[in-house]
Amino acid sequence: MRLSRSFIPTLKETPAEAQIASHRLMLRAGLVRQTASGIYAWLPVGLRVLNNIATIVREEQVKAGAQELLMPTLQPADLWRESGRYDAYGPEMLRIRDRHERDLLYGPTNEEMITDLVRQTLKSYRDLPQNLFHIQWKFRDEVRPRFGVMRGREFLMKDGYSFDRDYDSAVTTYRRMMLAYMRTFQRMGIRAIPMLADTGPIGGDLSHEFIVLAPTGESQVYYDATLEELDYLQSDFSYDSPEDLRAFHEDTINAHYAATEEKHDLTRWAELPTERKREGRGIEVGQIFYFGKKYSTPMNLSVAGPDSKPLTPEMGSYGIGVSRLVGAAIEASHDEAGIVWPDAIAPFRAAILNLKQNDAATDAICEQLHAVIPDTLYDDREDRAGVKFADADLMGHPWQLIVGPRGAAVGKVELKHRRTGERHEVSVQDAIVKVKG
Ligand code: 5CA
Repeated sequence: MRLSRSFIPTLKETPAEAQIASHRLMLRAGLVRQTASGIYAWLPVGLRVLNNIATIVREEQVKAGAQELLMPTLQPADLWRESGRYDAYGPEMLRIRDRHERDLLYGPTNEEMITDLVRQTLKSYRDLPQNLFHIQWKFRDEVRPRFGVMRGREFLMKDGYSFDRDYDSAVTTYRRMMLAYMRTFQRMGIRAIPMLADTGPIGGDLSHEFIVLAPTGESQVYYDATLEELDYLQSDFSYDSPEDLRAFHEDTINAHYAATEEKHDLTRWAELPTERKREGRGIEVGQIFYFGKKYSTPMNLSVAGPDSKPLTPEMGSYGIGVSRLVGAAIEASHDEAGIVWPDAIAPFRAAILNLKQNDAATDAICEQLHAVIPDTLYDDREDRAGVKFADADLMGHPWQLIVGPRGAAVGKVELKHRRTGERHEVSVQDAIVKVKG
């Protein structure tokens, strides 16, 4: 993409309304613009990051055996009357009436709708288990939308829902999703710690939150440092083995202390050696729930069991804050100059900085780099070098390819690594190899 022709409205000034780094940087780097309180338009660069995150989430869900579908944002109120949540949900729910005076709502979550879809279709216990997810916009009329996309009113969520024939199978599914989540966050280059959690308005018996550490996080968290060091992508826990999944959950995750403030256990905390104690603020980027028959019973979801008696499936739900993750990733990875994107979710792999527009050799090398390296942003504006350096640092591309007339004359460019700040003069060919990875 050529910067001179793209819609990337960067700001030099710090926007007054932004209280935290990620919100400031998302506005300054031209990722989003607010259109109403807690509602944002995703501009081209922001959308690239959002899509990168959604793609990783989707791929890891599919690897874990979940199937993607897409449910609507608007839902009939009657479904929520069946579960009893229409009145219970309160003013956070955006209620709408159509021209026929029918009550609708903009979905804050989809337990009711998926239960309705499944009850129309599943007949027998042989149709179980099912694990279905979508990536869809949600609306929650938060009292205090704040911190940009971190606590929005409209936000993008991956929400998944599982249906199993009995408790053991449901717990295995829950564990499979937990492992898929750890792999998902690790692939994004984001360290998230799983913590035992309260279930809140979703309800149920068992729940974990996934927390990214950042000083501006909304909750206080306590955990064992071992949880920072585990590698889930290299581990060979199999999604098909209930025993592997048990070992992952019980011996790997639960064996190490981790809790949010509400669940903090001072006795267990005291037993942890001081050098392994970690505490701080955290951002919740995902939450998973096992809630048994909380929705299947009131909504009359039942299938024929092995003994031909009706069987009520056991359910769980699994959420990831896709749009919140954009903010959380920046909160966890930025410096004075701007964003420092993890490679896997960066909007562009590299920026190409042309330091002397209209110098034939410089232009030629820039064009070549732009043509052969996928996902580069070519800064071809008629601006001073200083402006280009500052914008590239602000936007946080993992690499910068800096091309000036002196180097270009001998086929060399400068390669800067954003995270370490290291700069090296290299040949065009070496730069291509390095950046392509
Ligand atoms: N039905 C369940 C799981 S599918 C559910 O709704 N869970 S949740 O309430 O925990 O939401 C899932 C994730 O969405 C949260 O972990 C959080 O990362 C994200 N999220 C929740 N509220 C907001 C919000 N107001 N703005 C941005 N992201 C949010």
